[in-house]
Amino acid sequence: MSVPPLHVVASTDTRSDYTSLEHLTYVVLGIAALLVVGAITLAIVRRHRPARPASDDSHRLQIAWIGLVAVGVVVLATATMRAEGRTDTVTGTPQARVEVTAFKWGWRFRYPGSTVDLVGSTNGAPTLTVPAGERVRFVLTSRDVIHSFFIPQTRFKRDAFPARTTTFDLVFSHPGVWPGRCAEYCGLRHAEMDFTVRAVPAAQYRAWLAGGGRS
Ligand SMILES: [Cu+2]
Repeated sequence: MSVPPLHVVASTDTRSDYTSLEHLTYVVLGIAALLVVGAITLAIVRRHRPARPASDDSHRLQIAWIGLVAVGVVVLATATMRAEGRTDTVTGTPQARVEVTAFKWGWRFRYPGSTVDLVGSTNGAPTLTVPAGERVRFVLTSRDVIHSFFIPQTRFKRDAFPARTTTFDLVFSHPGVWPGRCAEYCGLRHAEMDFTVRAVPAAQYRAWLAGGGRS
């Protein structure tokens, strides 16, 4: 089965957030690499010159190095926290809600306000059905150990902790079917702890929900 690329839109577009962060990291690393290689080259070129005692100039140079490193760290840390803040923002009223419970070794998807309650394990991977183009609020937890809810196509991953819930929003921009995985080693059958994500048009989703989750 060919899997079409999935674009997640609006404030939940985690891919564009992290792609721009990646590009910024390359710029900062590139500048750092140029400075280091430049300094090494200069030292090699000047290696036959007699050594000079430490002067005010060399102290100033050391302070400039430390300052540059600090600026790089602050720029990257700030950009990272901003990207995380955008991804983690849970705002507005979602059009759909799903409660996800991970367990050894499967998933339970409950749809509050309806009778739909789907459980699947390594004997038969469950399908997470969501409306395309709408905001879906997920409340994630675990029944036993730490698992991780991961949809590779969205580059979206959240750990599932026992006795704790994690809330996030996702918007699936168009209908499609994508694989989901557990991304946290959780025991012998971790590698088989899969699920399928199926995004359908909103009207079809409502009919599916009203019909008790039978597709
Ligand atoms: Cu797991």
